[in-house]
Amino acid sequence: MKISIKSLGLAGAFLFAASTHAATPPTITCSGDQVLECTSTNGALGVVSATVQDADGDGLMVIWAINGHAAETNILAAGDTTNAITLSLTNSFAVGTNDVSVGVTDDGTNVVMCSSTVVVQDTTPPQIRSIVASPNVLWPPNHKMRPIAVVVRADDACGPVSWHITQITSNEPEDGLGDGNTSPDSVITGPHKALLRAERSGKGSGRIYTLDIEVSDQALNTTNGSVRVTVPHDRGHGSRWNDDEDDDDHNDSGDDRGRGNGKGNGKDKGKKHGKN
Ligand SMILES: [Ca+2]
Ligand SMILES: [Ca+2]
Ligand SMILES: [Ca+2]
Repeated sequence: MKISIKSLGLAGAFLFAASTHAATPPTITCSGDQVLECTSTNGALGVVSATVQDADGDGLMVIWAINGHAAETNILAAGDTTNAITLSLTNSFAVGTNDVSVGVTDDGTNVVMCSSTVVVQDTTPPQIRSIVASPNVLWPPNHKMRPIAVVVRADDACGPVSWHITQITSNEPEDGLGDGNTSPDSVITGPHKALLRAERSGKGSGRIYTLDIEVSDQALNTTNGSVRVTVPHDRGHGSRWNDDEDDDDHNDSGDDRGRGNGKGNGKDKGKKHGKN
């Protein structure tokens, strides 16, 4: 039992008693248990109701408590209470299980109670707004490990999120032909950072590293995303090596790959650059 008139220390209940006759205790019925989805950092707004009645038509005091803490008191005038009266309490309930106890008395000592639970849960995964890797193009392909910083913007209806890099994959083998026999080519060095090797196969169409990201909310719902870092086959971004200053922002590796293929495979960039 979560509350009693005594524990709430309501002297008012005893004053209240002086004006009533209390032959028959009142009755009370609470609304049923509820499960709500978390909608804000405060949990969820919920409504609990209780129906009270007194056969004698006594004045009633109705005391609400949430998780053992007094929340609200209602006074009902004598006379009306021979009919069932439904009262409600609207409250912002925190994530988890909340106990709502409602006590009614007609004289300060007759206390009749009911209770219900409001469970607030978070079953909705976070939303990813953007994932940015810096840099997202590695040039020149000198086989050196380059630090990469990843920034994720994500949010969740219920509260804060956290995120980390879960794995890094590449469209080329670690030790393929023509890439310099180095490994490993990727290392996750922290939740938000990694080292990637600036190399690609001279016979390929450019290397694409894919960094997989997992974003979690406080309830451990997760959303996954990824971001690419490319090592183009045959150009530096805006560099003197660039042979056709055509296109994109270098982040969408599909374009890089397409161009690489079109451009005559198997040419080793290193040589070409050396020539220029
Ligand atoms: Ca009564
Ligand atoms: Ca959530
Ligand atoms: Ca390698």
